[in-house]
Parts: sequence; structure tokens; C-alpha cells
Amino acid sequence: MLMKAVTTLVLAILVSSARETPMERAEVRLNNNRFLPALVTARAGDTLAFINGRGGPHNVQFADDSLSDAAHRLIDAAMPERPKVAWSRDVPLAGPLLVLEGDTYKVAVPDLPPGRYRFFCTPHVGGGMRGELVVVR
Ligand SMILES: [Cu+2]
Repeated sequence: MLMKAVTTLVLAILVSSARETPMERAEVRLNNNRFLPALVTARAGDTLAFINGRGGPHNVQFADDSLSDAAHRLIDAAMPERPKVAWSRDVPLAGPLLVLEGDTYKVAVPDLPPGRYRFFCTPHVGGGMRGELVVVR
């Protein structure tokens, strides 16, 4: 019984270490009108966890002014908990408001071209609550 469990564990470790790009989780805290860290680096498949702190409600909205249609579509599809409407450039890439401390919004980074993707908090963009996702290969 124990030997089987150990074998399973060893196999799980071997399988996970054999993957070329292990899935990672990057945490970004939304606190007192700041994203911490404000610059987050990730690869396609990584999970961004936006965790609400104080001074909310906060959210995450990707800036869409410099996105290609393809990148806009990918981000649109990657953001859960949004109204289900047909894709349009006119629909803001805004996640839901996080009200309670600890509320978390997760986005799996889609297969975007490497580059910098700006985001901000809709209620606090005027106060400078901005961040940037750097997508790398
Ligand atoms: Cu905010």
C-alpha cells in the first residue's frame, strides 16, 4: 500500500518535471489602490491570481487600445465571470469587482504574442492603480 503510494508520488514528480514549461501561479495583490507587484511576468498557461486586499472594491481591466483583434479575443476568452455577450472591441476587458478582502480573480494567461499588456483597476485608474503583464515564451 505504502510502496504503491510512493511509486505514484515518484511518477507524479517525474511527469511534472518532464514538462518543458511547468504551470506557474503568479499572485498579484490589489491593495490600497496599487497592484503588487505592478509588473508581473508570465507564460501562456500560467495562472494569474488577482487577490483583493484593502481599499476596494478593485478589479482588473486590460487596456485594449493597443491590442490586435486577435489578442483582444484571446484576453476576452481568458477572463471568466464576465457577461456572456458576443465578442466585440466595444466590450471592455473588465473583470468583476472584488469586494471582500481575499476575493480572488484568476486568469489563465492565453497564448498571446510575447510583449507587454497593460491593465488597470476600473474604479481607481484615476488614482494610478495600474499594472502590466509581461508575456514571455
Ligand atoms: Cu482598485
